[in-house]
Amino acid sequence: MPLTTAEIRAIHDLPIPELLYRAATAHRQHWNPEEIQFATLDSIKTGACPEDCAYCPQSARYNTNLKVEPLKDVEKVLAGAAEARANGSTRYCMGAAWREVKDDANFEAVLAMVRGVTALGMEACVTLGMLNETQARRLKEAGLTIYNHNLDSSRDFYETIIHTRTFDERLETIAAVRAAGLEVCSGGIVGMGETVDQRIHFLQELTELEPAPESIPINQFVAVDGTPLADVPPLPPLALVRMIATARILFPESRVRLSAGRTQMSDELQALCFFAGANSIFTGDKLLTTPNPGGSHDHWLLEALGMRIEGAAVKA
Ligand code: SAM
Ligand code: DTB
Ligand code: SF4
Repeated sequence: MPLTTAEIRAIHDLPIPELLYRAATAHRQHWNPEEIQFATLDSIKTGACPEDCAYCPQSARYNTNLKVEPLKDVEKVLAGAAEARANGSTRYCMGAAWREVKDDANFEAVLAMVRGVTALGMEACVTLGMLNETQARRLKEAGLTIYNHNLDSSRDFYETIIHTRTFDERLETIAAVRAAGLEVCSGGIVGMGETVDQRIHFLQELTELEPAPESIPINQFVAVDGTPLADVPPLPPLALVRMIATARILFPESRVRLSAGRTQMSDELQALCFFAGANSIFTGDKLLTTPNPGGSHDHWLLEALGMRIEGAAVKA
C-alpha cells in the first residue's frame, strides 16, 4: 500500500542522524555503498524547445544565450559514448529538447544511436519528451534499457511552472514506456521555490507509480539567467540531503541519482548524499547545457572517499 503524505513527511522530517541511519541501512541492503555508477549525458538536440518549462534554459521562449543545435550525427554521438566508456561510464543518456517524439527521420537516427550505444556494451537511456507505446516499443527493440521522463515536482507546483502540457500527460508517457517493457527513470528537481509539502507530494506521486521507477534522478535546480526562475534563492544543502535520504528509504531497490547541480555542491555535501543513498552521478564537463564538475574531479572525489566506480573498465 502506498504511504500517506503524513507518513512520507514523518520520514523526511526525522532528526538527521536517524534519517541518515535508516537511509544508509536501506542502501546497503540492496547496493554496495562503496560504489557509484558513472553515467554520461549527451545533448543530442539542443534548445529551441516549444515547451515553456520555467526552469529550463532550452525553452525557445526565454533568452538564455544558448547555442541552438539540430540533431547530432549518429557517429558523433557514438564517439562521445566510446569516450565516456573509457572514462568509466557504464550508462549513456541522450537528451533531446523536444516536446514529443515524431515518427520521422530524426527518430530513426535516435534508434541508430541507441543501437550503437548498446553495441558498445553500455546501458542506453534517452529522454525525448512525450511518446506513445509504439515508439517506446521501437526504442526497446533497438536495445534501449530505460527511458527518462521526470515528474519533476508535485502536481500543483508543476502546474505553476509548465503550461504547455499537463502532469497527466507526463503520467501517460510513463505508462507507455512501462507498457513497452522498458525500465522507467523518473525523478524531479528540488529548489525551484516549492514548499516542503510540495516536495513530499512529488515523492508521493513517485510512490504511486507501479512498479516503482528503477531509476530516480534528484536534480538540484540550476538557475539559468534569462529563465523565469533565474532569481530563485539556492536550496539549503540539508534540504537536498533529506530528499535523497527519503527517496532511498522509499525506493530501496531503485537507483537514486545525484543529478544536476553538483557544480554548486561541496565535496562534503556530495559525500553526505552518497551516504544517504545516492549511487549514481553524471560525469563530464557538461550536463545537457549547464556546467558539471568534470570527470577528473569526480575520479579524485571517489578516490578521496575511498569509493569506486561501479562496473567500470577503468579505476577511479
Ligand atoms: N525535453 C524532454 C523533457 O522535458 O522530458 C527531455 C529533456 S529535459 C532537459 C530533461 C530534464 O532535465 C527535465 O525533466 C528536468 O528535470 C531537467 N532539467 C531541465 N532544466 C533543469 C535545470 N535548470 N535544473 C535542473 N534540472 C533541469
Ligand atoms: C535528469 O533528470 N537530469 C538530466 C537528465 N535527466 C536528462 C538533465 C539535467 C539537465 C540540467 C540542465 C541542463 O544542463 O540543461
Ligand atoms: Fe523542453 Fe524538456 Fe526543457 Fe521543457 S524541460 S523546455 S520540454 S527541453
